[in-house]
Amino acid sequence: MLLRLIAVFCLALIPLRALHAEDAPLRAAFPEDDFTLSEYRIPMRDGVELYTLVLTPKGATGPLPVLLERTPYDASDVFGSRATTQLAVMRGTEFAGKEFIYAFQDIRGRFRSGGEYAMYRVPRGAFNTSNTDETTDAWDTIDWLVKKLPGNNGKVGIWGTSYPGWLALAALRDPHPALAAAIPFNPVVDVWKSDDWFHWGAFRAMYAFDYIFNMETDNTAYVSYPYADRDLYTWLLGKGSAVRALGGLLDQRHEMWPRLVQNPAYGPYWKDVAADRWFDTPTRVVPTLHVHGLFDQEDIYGAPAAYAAMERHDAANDANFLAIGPWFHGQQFREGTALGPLDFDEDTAKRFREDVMLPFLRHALAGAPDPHLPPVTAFETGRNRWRHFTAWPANNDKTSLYLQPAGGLAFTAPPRDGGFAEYVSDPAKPVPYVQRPVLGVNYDDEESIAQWRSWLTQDQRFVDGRPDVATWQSPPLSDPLTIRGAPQVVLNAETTGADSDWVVKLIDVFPGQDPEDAARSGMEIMIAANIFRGRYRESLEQPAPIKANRALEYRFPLPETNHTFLPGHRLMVQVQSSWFPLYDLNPQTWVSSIMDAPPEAYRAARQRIHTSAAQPSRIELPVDRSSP
Ligand code: PG9
Repeated sequence: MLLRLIAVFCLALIPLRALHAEDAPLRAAFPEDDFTLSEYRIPMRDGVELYTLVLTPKGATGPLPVLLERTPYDASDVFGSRATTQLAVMRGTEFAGKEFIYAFQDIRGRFRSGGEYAMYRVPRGAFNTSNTDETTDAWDTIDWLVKKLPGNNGKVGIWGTSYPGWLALAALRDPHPALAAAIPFNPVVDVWKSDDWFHWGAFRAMYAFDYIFNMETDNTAYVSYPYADRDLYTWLLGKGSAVRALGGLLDQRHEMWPRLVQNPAYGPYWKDVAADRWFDTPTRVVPTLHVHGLFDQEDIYGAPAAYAAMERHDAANDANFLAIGPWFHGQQFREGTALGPLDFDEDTAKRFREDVMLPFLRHALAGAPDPHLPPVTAFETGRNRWRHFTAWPANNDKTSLYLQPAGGLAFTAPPRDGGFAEYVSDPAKPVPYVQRPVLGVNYDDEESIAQWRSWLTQDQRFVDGRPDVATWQSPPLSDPLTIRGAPQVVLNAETTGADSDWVVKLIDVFPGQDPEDAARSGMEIMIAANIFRGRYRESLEQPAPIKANRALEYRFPLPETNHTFLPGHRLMVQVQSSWFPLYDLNPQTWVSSIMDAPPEAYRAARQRIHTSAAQPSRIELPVDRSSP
């Protein structure tokens, strides 16, 4: 029976790519289905029709709310590779129960929808003078669903991960009256500060190229670039700037690339796209659960930023929620017991889905009793326990951890003659961001995606001993040290160059002899790390040359933490000036835009990190002394 089913199912799919939705159903209906499949082309206010696939559970005793996902990633992929008649099996961990109707929509210009595609379509305004954007498309979609979709109860929730998370936030910008809940998971929020394209001005050229090629070569299919080398460090090294190395491999189809190249600084374009800037005067606060991964390798800025932007309008503190897990990008829908070498003692993702996500949705959309969720639910790494808070950050105290002479690290200010640490940063020999071979971001390649998902938890001993990685380390801790929030870097650094990148990593060093697990002995795990492009020291909007051979102060935040350094562990800080090939190389001489820097601009530079009383370098840690 099942074999026949699979055969019929696959046959029904064969013409999938060739036909338009109105020509043939996506899938034949089977008597055993516990859902009905409907396909619609929902008209937007400008007449463009968006393909929307709807799965309605059979046997409902009354109207049901709609859970909507708007996506650039092919709505019909909702079936995945499972030939099944069971909604719960098809949706797996993304199944919220039979009390919801599930709707999936291709956004404008993607897969089965009409209209022109524009990646991260900028909201109406200076850069979009049309009368539509992702906010209006969401509004029109929700309006159509509640008025026309059979069996709905007049309430719609919108959810989505990453880009679809950004699309969920776009719906909240001008929420339709029927929009009653939102869950942006790992949303893209500010693509210049630390989501996707840039981290504080350093350009993720390789990652952007790979994604844009994959997404925009064909708007009805994914296309992977055929790299000549398995190790992308080898493939990209020596090819030069983003424009010279990668731009020539793209064409007019890849419309996002020129927008990146033309906007290297934090200009008005990126500010219009930044979702945490959309909620200064919200018309209302829709019950929203923001979901963040502490080890999110793609959008580590988004969820806490969007939560903060909305929190100031949640006067009763009962509508704006934040969940923080020890997860890579999207891991809340996967197995959550471990990540890389870290073990969390339970399936944290399952716990989140059952104890937080589902109660939130059922109360907001399906009339279930109020679960009285705490405003913030956060997993604390190190001690592996869930913590609950009334707001985030949970703690605003800052305690300075000072870089000391001779590679020390302490909470006391450095001596007057503390001097500096020195290294040479050479663009011809950049520091790899992960142990080679660097396998890139290929979701069709298990080895590549396994490395991509876990690189933030990779043991940093692979760069120990490199002359271009400066290291400071504390003695073993005698007591636990808990930090909650975003550490703030204050670096006193100098360079012989006219520009420089500064990578700072806050690391938990495991005991040299871990009695519980020999494999973890001496591990150096990044708890928070980021990169800052020095040309933006004085202004994120207007880059300026760095004055050579002068100790200058650089201030930037590291990503959010919720971590306890256990007794016997050490604190470590590593500083370096490249993180390749994830980030493009800084030529370290002055050019108007690094995007098209000529080969001769790339020169080695001698870097100094100052550690004296007069010119201290430190990380302001959000130490929580209240935690038992
Ligand atoms: N974080 C994913 C992504 C977006 C843009 C570039 C690269 C990756 C995503 O939004 O799905």
